[in-house]
Amino acid sequence: MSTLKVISPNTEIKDNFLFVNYCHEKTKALKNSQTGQFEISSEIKNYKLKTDLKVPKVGLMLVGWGGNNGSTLTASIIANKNKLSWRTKRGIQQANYFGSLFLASTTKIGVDENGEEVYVPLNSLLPMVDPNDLVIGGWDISSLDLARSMERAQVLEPDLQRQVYDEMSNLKPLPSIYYKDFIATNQENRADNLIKESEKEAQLNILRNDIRNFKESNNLDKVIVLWTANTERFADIIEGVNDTAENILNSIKNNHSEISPSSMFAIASILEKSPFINGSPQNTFVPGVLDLAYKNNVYIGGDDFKSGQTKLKSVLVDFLVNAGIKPLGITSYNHLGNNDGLNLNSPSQFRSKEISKTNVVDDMVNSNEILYKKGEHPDHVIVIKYVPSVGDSKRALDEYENEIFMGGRKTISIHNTCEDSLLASPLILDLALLTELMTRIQVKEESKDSYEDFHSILSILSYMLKAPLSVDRPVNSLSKQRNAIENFLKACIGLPPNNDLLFNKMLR
Ligand code: NAI
Ligand code: DG6
Repeated sequence: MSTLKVISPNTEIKDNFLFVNYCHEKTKALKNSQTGQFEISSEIKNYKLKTDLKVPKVGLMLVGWGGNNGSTLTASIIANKNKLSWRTKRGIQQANYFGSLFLASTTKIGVDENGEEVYVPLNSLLPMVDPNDLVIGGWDISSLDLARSMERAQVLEPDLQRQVYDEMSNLKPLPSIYYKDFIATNQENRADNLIKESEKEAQLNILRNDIRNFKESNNLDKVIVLWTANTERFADIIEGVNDTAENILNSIKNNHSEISPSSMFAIASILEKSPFINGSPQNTFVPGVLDLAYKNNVYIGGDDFKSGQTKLKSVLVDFLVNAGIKPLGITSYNHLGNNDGLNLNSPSQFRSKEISKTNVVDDMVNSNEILYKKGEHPDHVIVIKYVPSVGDSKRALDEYENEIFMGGRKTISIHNTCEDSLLASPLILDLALLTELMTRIQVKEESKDSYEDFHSILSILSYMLKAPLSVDRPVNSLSKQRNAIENFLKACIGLPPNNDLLFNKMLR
């Protein structure tokens, strides 16, 4: 039975579907060119939201399954499913899903009879897939089974590795596609598990077949495909090659060299009607892929997991700018020693990461014309160094140079040490769970006859992503991104959006 029962004339359950009336209020602020005044008005549109309450059986196929993220996530799900505990130098540790928005965070749903705030787990608003029920599979250019991949990753405690080893050793990544030119040359000796076909069209068919087989053989209702493979260089956008759905499909037929592996996976996934998420920074979603997703009505999301340093940045800069303090310079340095760091040691792969890490303060800077003139931007420098000895335990050092009252300066320095894959793995789950839920929700304008899906670009995934793919300007501020998720889920069950007015606390 669901934890919540919303008592409202605006909600109705019929045939296991939840129907809700949703009134969307937009405040318009139009500048009168003569007076210079903003004229503020309210625009109201009524919608109906429809949610399928039946939780399907879902498969998650990871591209780069044998990597640090892929192996850590897989072992962690096995550990959670079996309620494992293991010895560490700090004592006995139980499996958990800390770091997952849906599995380890809560939302306020109201107040009780004493006026005390009531919080519930975020995943209790609507029925969501239990991660322990996810069927995990995927591809890797490296042939190691998942047990040996986990060992290679050096992320999880040995006593935990020992307990999941046998189950993990039965899991073997499917052969993948490898185009040397897209990831660092230092990855070459890992590439021993490759699809034999050399023509892109044949490769695409194999990937599509892999998705279909995985779905059928595991008796799944849905499959989600997620790229957690190496960061690629950016692909060139070439007119006639990858600029439209038709052109990119033709380019695959013609074996064009500028179609990246990640775009190939995205296309295979879209053609199989499986949502595709990109967890790395490269431009997998070239215009042709965006067009293909839109035309096929398949959900896509990306780019690049927002796990640590950047997540903090999207909180800190939001705080500073909203406090009327002007960040003048942000210097973000990090070093790490895992395979991701090795790959990023190569300039064109680093460049992809640099772009996604740099753009994350744009919306906050653009929101305050008192602090920043149009076009003005803080200095923002990103440095990543590969230091093998620290392994997956990334060190991130950030310095924020800020201007305060009367020309004064405030310098904030942050040092963060953390296993990167333990931050990224719960994000992969959040991305998969929210994407799956979105496939069960439809919308219609009140006056229209039929329900339809949302835009194929899932901007609601922004919270988990550094460079969020968005229909228009992306939102980077972490609190806005979280609100978007909470408020949307609340709208789907007939609750009003979060309201932090604290009005009751102001009354006598
Ligand atoms: P990793 O290097 O350990 O794993 C990547 C895996 O992808 C490797 O096993 C590699 O063999 C495989 N691979 C490379 N090309 C492939 C292809 N064409 N097809 C199939 N497999 C392929 O890296 P890790 O740490 O797991 O990170 C994965 C990605 O996630 C990287 O691009 C990284 O930049 C990105 N990322 C990681 C974050 C984190 O906190 N760990 C945060 C943000 C992004
Ligand atoms: C070095 O920066 C490695 C990267 O893959 C990052 O660890 C990853 O992009 C996470 O970045 P952040 O900024 O969210 O911690």
